[in-house]
Amino acid sequence: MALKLHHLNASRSQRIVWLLLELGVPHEIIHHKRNETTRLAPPDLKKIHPLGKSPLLEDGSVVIAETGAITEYLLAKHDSGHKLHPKPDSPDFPRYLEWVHAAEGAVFLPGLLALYTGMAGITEGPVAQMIAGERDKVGGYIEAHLSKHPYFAGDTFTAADCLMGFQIVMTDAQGGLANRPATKAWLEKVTARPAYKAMLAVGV
Ligand SMILES: N[C@@H](CCC(=O)N[C@@H](CS)C(=O)NCC(=O)O)C(=O)O
Repeated sequence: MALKLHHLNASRSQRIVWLLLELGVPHEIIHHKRNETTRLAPPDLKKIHPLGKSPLLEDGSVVIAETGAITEYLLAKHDSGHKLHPKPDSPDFPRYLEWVHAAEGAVFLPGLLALYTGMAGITEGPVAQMIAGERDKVGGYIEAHLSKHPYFAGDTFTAADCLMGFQIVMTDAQGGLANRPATKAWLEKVTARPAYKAMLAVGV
């Protein structure tokens, strides 16, 4: 039975669509649409998983949430040749793991806080400054890393690049890569990949 990915429009779930296409694993995408006013997922997603968020992966009777967990699950089951993740004894493995999880942690959180505080009209003052400082720190760390390595895990493209892509695309759309040439060059390189372009055709 093919894997089923519950995908929400304009969401982080794009990362898993991209990863599935890079892996070449047969899958079905079930599209869900955000509420136009609240931007929340439709209530029927809660019938699949209590959190009602996307991405959600179904594999037969298994339902799994959380982008990092879905990524590790897919790679454990469908990347035995380690095309998209380094072997545990590779020197690239710790760095790979850090970026896979930073994508939803240290990298994503300041962007999300900026979105929420912006919606609440908090655009200046100590909280806004703290969030801007965190975003700048994270952006500087990414830039320094990509100045030394062609991809997040080192010399080759991995799932860590798929996971980091969403936040970097959003940062670029907000003009945040103006002084980040290495990050911009990485973005141009990975978004030229056929699987990324195929993701745009189905995953937006
Ligand atoms: N930590 C989760 C976050 C999932 C998440 O919050 N997804 C958003 C889409 S970007 C969502 O479903 N939002 C709609 C809602 O919360 O109703 C992950 O890594 O997958």
